[in-house]
Amino acid sequence: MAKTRYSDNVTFLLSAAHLTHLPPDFGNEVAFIGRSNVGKSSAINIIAGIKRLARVGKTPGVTQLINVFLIDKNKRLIDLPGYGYAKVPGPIQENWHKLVNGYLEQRQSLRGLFLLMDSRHPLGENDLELLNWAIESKLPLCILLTKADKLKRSEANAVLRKVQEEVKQHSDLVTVLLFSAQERTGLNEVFKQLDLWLKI
Ligand SMILES: Nc1nc2c(ncn2[C@@H]2O[C@H](COP(=O)(O)OP(=O)(O)O)[C@@H](O)[C@H]2O)c(=O)[nH]1
Ligand SMILES: [Mg+2]
Repeated sequence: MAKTRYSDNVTFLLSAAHLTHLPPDFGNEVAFIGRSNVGKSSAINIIAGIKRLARVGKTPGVTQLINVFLIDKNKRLIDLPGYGYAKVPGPIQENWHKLVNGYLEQRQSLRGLFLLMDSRHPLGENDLELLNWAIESKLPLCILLTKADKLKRSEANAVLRKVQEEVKQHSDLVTVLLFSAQERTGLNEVFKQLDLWLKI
């Protein structure tokens, strides 16, 4: 895999099933969230320039874990468990809410959130819920419209404009990018955002 400016710096630290298993809450961290299969692990791998750092395409739903990756001892990337998977039974969804809401509401070192939406069907119910929560909480947010390689350029640009329109009143907090892990679309903008949030 091609080198990136985060290459050789990102390592897997741990998977947490409970908030108490997270590393101490200091320094800066950035979290990735979105529905299962949206491309979160692929995004983290391409950022890190490591092919199999985060596991791609693993059967989602059963174990809900927060995966923590270290950039250095004060800077972390957080892979939050995916939401909205129809096959997941009720108690697991409840557990997801408890874990993810707890993380989002309590984590002092959280500087920004990448909200991933499939560019072919963005702005689902859970996406909007998270978007509104982040805006109300004044947490900076960058929406990644993933798998943009699957759309024609004109279609991708239309989706970008539609999502930008949705958040235009919150341009101080929210940015929107077309993203493809496959074609590295949007990767430089993601690095700029990460550098700002992590203070690199
Ligand atoms: N075409 C295309 N497929 C992608 C892209 N990113 C991820 N995928 C595929 O989408 C599926 C789910 O990706 P994964 O990263 O595991 O999603 P996660 O569940 O959100 O972590 C896998 O089959 C990936 O190969 C992309 O940019 N383009
Ligand atoms: Mg994943």
